[in-house]
Amino acid sequence: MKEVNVAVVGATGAVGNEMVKTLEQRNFPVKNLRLLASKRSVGKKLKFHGEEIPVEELKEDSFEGIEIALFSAGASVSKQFAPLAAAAGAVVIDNSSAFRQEPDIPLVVPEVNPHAIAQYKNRGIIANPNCSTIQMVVALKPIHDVAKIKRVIVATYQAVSGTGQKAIHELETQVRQLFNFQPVTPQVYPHQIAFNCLPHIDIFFENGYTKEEMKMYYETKKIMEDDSIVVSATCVRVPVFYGHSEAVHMELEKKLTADEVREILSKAPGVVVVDNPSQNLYPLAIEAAGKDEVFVGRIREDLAFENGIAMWVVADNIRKGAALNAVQIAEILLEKYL
Ligand code: NAP
Ligand code: 12T
Repeated sequence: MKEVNVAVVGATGAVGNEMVKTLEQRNFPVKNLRLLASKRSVGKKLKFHGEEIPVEELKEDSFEGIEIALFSAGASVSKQFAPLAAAAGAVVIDNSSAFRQEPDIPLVVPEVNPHAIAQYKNRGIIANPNCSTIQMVVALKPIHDVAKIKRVIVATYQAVSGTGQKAIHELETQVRQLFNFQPVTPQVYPHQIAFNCLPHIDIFFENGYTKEEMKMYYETKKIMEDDSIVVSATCVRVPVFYGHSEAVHMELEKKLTADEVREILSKAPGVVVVDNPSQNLYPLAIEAAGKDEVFVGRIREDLAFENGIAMWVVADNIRKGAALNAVQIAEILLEKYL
């Protein structure tokens, strides 16, 4: 395959670092890799295929000669720099929430709507969805194709790595402090996260939902290309380092048995069914961490809905939820469009 110049913006972060590893592991055909972050990171180096690559400060002229730019440095950095990268001729794959709802910017999960990648031509930007939405739609789409999903009720159990390096450090620090009978002073989250559950991810909106919950509402409609699906989410931060878990309950237009859903999901791309309760087998965050697939178990007929299905969906939020999904988009872009 043709080799391309790639930039990673936010390369020193939890997601950016994983992007560099994913490009290496999947042997993405990189000609030159440019690592970009804030001024604070100048002097740092990251390893790529055995080579030490220096981190450079992100500037307006950072994108000369770049063909694909993977962004994960937050929405404000994306709003400022993604259009500049696109104007310099790069295709941007953006991990932030900055452009996800813009109608002319595709929002892509390769297992669900890979055809939408073609719309990169509109603005030179492709948006990567929110981590919680990605893993859910990978599991929902094959069911939707057969039995049409009308509504979804979901509760998430989200790892601290979704918030970035500082939050990973905060959970570690608080666990150590509590075991040493020291007081805990929350900094990243508004409350203690160690040994606790916080029903609060991202900011609150007027309607009482959080922004994270509303991302699941809007992004599911856009990726599944069906405006009729409604999602009511409660997003909860839990003291887990890597791996988001989700209790997903759905109402279908057509009845499916639990066995039929197991059969559909066992053939679905990117999905692994782990569902043998008698052997205590169901998906676990600590087992999904570091893996590429979305794991689904506890599949059963939901007693609270007519034509209802309930299930438990787990994935590595930094890999399939962010870095891997972005690199998969880059692979299709390169193979089919560049
Ligand atoms: P993180 O660990 O805090 O890393 C942030 C990265 O952004 C670091 O590399 C940081 O560089 C860089 N950065 C921050 N401000 C910058 C600036 N003004 N100019 C240049 N670089 C800057 O956070 P993370 O977890 O990797 O997340 C990064 C972003 O990715 C999030 O804000 C979010 O938009 C997105 N994200 C998306 C998902 C998803 O659901 N798909 C999941 C997680 C995150 P320094 O090290 O130099 O400070
Ligand atoms: N606040 O990409 O805190 O919109 O876990 C992803 C993860 C925003 C995003 C988190 C967040 C995003 C989080």
